[in-house]
Amino acid sequence: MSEAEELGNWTRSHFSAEIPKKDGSSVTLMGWIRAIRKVGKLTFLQLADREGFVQVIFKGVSPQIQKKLDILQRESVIAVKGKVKINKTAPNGVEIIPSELKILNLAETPLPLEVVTQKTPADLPTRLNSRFMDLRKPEIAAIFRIKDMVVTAAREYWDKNKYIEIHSPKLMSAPSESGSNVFEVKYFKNTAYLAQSPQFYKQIMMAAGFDRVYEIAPIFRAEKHHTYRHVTEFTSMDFEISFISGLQDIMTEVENLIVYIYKHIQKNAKTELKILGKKITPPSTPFPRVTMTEAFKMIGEKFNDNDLSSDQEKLFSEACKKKFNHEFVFLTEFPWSTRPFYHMKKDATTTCSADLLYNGLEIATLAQREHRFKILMAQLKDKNMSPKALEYYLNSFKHGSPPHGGAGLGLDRIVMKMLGLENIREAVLFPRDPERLWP
Ligand code: AMO
Repeated sequence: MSEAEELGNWTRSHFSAEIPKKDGSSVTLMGWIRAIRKVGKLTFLQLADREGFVQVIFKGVSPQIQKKLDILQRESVIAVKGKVKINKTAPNGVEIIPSELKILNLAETPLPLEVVTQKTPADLPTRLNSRFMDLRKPEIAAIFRIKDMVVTAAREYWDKNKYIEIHSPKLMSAPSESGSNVFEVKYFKNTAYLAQSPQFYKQIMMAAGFDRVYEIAPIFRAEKHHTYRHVTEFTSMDFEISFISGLQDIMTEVENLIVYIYKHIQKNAKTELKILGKKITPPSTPFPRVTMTEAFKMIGEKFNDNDLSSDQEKLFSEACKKKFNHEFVFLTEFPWSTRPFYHMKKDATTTCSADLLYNGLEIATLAQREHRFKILMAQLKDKNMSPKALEYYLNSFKHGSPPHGGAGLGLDRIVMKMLGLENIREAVLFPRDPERLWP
């Protein structure tokens, strides 16, 4: 007997969660055997698919089916034809009395990872090594179904607000954010750099007259730190808009986007949130705004034109929780010394830029950009950067770049914080970090 039968003309009639609640209905189901239990002449199979699972009860079967049952292993892939039997105590209120069984692929034993979470769960590296098995767990799959909904919501928001989606190059002739943290790749006889941000291109699109653009794409950072919030490849949700009066317009846009995403998840991810035991409530607007000077005052320290260290960030987020009782806070008026050359300056030492913190973690950077060529060149010089490699970008400011600004939001960090996950790797399908380039 074959251990991998062909599907032939069988087609799936339902996912487990959609099985009609009517005695005697005929169904064809396909999925993985999550559990096998034999009691006397009865064999109970738990058939799992993307939407849940259903119990299939074999009783008094033909010798041919019995032979198949004898060799079945957990996590094998099967297809079953059978009839629905109502049983109020069963999951979904139904059981399946099968008439035909196909083994589509027999799973090897032992399994590299248990799908049903054990008393002592496997550690994250073990889980990531066998991510395909890990992702069969409903509570892990739920994270990525919610991530999908976050992206759907963002796209919907941007589409409704007349943004145009762009796809900017990820292979670059010069680093896109800063010289550090950049991956070099061999590019024929030259060196290319992996994009650290779509920054320059989204700004060029403003000079191109596209007015409002967004991009959802992977970006790469050669981050050496092994932390709970850094990976070397992540998904950035970027947008850029023209004809803004100031940073305020960008902050409002970010708030509207976040609230839209939250409402969408609250409405559409009920099943997933239940699996994860999470509740979410759309945040109220406006989000609190705190200048860097105020932030240092709130933690009782002196502001010396420096960024908050990660310890200070923690203290600040505690202080914010007490003061505002809000999950989000905009940290504004970053010092020029800590920001890139393209941020517009508010005065000699301060920029028109902000970070958005979500329960203490930076999830977005926002800024009004310097769109006046001469000032931009002076700022570049001030940062000791050479205009040569950035000529393609700088040229776009010479011939009509409108006042503009935008933001970059870290999708993986948003999902991590929204679901209260402890490590960003939990929110990335196949995370990349200094020690992990596999699977
Ligand atoms: P920034 O460098 O702050 O800004 O990045 C934007 C957002 O990306 C996320 N992020 C990361 N997520 C996971 N792993 C990392 N190593 C990592 N690094 C950054 C954070 C961060 O807020 N060009 C600007 C954006 C702009 O001004 O429009 C930029 O890239 O959530």
